Amino acid sequence: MWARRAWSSLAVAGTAWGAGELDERRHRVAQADGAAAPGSDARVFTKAEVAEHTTADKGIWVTYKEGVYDITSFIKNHPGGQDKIVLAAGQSVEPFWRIYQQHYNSKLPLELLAPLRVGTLDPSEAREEVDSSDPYSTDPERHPALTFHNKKPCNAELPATLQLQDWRTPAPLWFIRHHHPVPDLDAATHTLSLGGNGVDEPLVLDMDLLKCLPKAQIDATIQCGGNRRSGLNPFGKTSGIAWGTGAISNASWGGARLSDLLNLVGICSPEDAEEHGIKHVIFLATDGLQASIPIEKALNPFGDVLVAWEMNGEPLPREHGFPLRVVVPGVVGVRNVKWVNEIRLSSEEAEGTWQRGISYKGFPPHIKDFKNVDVAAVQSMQDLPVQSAIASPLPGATVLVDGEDDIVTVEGWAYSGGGRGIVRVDVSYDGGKNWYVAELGEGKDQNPMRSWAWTFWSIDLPLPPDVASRDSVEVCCRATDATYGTQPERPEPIWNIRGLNNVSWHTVKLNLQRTPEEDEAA
Ligand code: HEM
Ligand SMILES: Nc1nc2c(c(=O)[nH]1)N[C@H]1C(S)=C(S)[C@@H](COP(=O)(O)O)O[C@H]1N2
Ligand SMILES: [Mo]
Repeated sequence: MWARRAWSSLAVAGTAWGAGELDERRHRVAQADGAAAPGSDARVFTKAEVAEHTTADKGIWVTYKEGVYDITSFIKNHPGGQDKIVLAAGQSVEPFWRIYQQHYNSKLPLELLAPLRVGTLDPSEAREEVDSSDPYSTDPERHPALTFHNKKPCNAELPATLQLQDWRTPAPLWFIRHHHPVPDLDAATHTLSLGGNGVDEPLVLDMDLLKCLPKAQIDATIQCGGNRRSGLNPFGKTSGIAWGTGAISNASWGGARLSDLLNLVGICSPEDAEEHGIKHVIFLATDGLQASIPIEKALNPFGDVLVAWEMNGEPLPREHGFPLRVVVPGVVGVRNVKWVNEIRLSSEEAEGTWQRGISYKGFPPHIKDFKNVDVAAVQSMQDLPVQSAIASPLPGATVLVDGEDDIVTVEGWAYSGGGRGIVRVDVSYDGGKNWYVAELGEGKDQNPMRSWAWTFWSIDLPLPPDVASRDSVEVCCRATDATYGTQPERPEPIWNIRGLNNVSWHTVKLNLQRTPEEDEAA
């Protein structure tokens, strides 16, 4: 299956896992009868002590229930891949296993763990005190696999290791981009008010009424405008979170079409909009954020803008807007307003920094501060440009080579705004002198005019002939979308002070290592 290929690149050192090896281990474990080594649960550790064990030299430890395990020797044999299992280093495997339930479908994972037990978690450890005066004290618990940039407000990305695991990102792993504490709203009392130009009396809908509208189901990726910002920082400091490639995720969304809602209040056509001077649709949220989109996108039934109450078939989680968020497919993250309680039709864009201010505007590279800059004259971001990234191998991974027909399996995702489908992804090992065309995977069959979700890709990339005499290689990718527009090569020429839209070729440096002779003989 496509999504499972991430660990199968046998060229990457250490991830090789033969079926025979697994059987042998099963056998050995059966002999040990799943029992822990004698006395191995007698030592007691605090969570903080376990958390220090995240490197091979100290030993990589995890916990399961009250047990503490040293998994250092098992890591390279993990059927789900080395990169994934180390995400749990120093902490409990349970949040990971709740997502990857394979671990509960057989006894094998626990049987493998049993002989690795080194102790027991300290049962007397006090639970962390909750400071109820902290406005963030009611934020939801978050999955430890996320890469956290901040906790208050929470900003966290989907790590590259997990980007390709599921085409529809599981909700607990979805990237998080908040500007405030997470509202705690009650679906039973929550309402959405629809008013502004052309509407005499605002229409107020509760959740039950909203759900009477025809329900649409749309696969849509959301990407923050700052995704890959960290790639611009070497060329000048930018302001904002230094995102890697993970300020992006994909889900299936269920909800009412915004165009249907507009029709309800009598705005059905371009003429209606013009008559009432409606140019923008503003979304306001209970946390104080507001943003707007042009009426052209909002009214277009093919634009698929949703007022959504479902994510991957479940009610929205609090983190992602419960009970109601706007999903504006193809458009920069910030317009996808969570916890929305008001929609306002207007001749003007939304007020505030996220729309009219500097937050999501692209300035030319020579602008290094905002003195003498006419911010209002610069257009705010809407549709996103074409983007792609390599998710596997990770930067710095080691590839075994022997100089004869060496390949490395490279996998990633590509996405473009405006519903533009991905027509091609090219991958190169020499900075673009030679390109190889990747195979498109999940997402490739979307309507090319309404491709709201990302497309996965994969390639067995040949390595250059001189690979055996080098110690590294840089692999890069670029995607082409339905306009035949493609990504720029370098980040410098598109550097901008807010660090937005870094869509330069994504490059990953890999280390090369000669295959040891004895391995070749085996
Ligand atoms: C530390 C203890 C762990 C043990 C002993 C363990 C063991 C295993 C075993 C035995 C399988 C094969 C399951 C089967 O299909 O029968 C498996 C698969 C898998 N594991 Fe783990 N695992 C551990 C931790 C993790 C963690 C922390 C992750 C985090 C993401 C993870 C992700 C996966 C995935 C995605 C697969 C499925 C691979 C595929 O089918 O393509 N595992 N693991
Ligand atoms: N109400 C509200 N909506 C919001 C935000 C916010 O802070 N508050 N953040 C925005 C930004 S900048 C992005 S990138 C996306 C992130 O959505 P996610 O947290 O569900 O990934 O939500 C947007 N909608
Ligand atoms: Mo964002």
